[in-house]
Amino acid sequence: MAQNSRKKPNILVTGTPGVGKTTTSSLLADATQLHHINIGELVKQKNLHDGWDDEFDCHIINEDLVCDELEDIMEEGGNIVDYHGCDFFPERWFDRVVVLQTSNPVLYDRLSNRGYQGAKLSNNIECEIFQVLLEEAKGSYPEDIVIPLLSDSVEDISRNVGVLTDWVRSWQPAS
Ligand code: DAT
Repeated sequence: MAQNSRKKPNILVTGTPGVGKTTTSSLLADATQLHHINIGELVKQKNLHDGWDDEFDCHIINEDLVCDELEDIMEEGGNIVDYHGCDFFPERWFDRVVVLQTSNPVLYDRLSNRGYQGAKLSNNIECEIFQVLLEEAKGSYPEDIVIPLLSDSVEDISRNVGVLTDWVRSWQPAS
C-alpha cells in the first residue's frame, strides 16, 4: 500500500523512557480521536516477546511479532504509536515522527521517582544526553517528518498536544 493512501495519519511518539511519551500520546488521542498504541503494554498483553531481560529489567521485544500484529491497523491509519525505539517499524507507516526530549536534571528526577537506579538510570540519562532516539529517528525516516519537541513541563505537554492536534486536523490524505 502506498504511504499516503490511508484516510487518517499515523504518528510515532518516541524518545527516552520518562520523556512523556505515554502522557502526551494519551492526551493527543483524547484530542484527536486517534488510537493510542502503547507498544510496551501491547507486548505484555499479547506476549510479543522472547522472555525477560534481567540486565535491562524489561521484556525482550520480538520486533517481527510486533510489526505483524500492527500491520493491518497501521494500514488503516489513525494511530499514535508510543515506544522508546523507532528503527524497526516500516518507514511507510508514519506521517509524523515526534521525538520528545527532556533536560537531564528533569529526566533524572522523573526516572528516579519511577524507581530507576544504577545502570538502568545512567543508561537512560546517557541515551538522552547523546540524543540517541533523535539520531535513530533521523536515520530511519525522512528528515522532514521527524520533529523534536521539548517535554520538560506540563506547559510543554499542553503546547505539544496543541501543535500536534492542529497538525492532525489539517492533515489531508493524498488524492
Ligand atoms: P514515557 O512514556 O516517555 O516513559 P510518561 O508519559 O510515562 O513517559 O511520563 C513519566 C512521568 O513523568 C509521569 O509521571 C508523567 C511525568 N511527565 C512526563 N512528561 C512530563 C512533562 N512534560 N512535564 C511534567 N511531567 C511530565
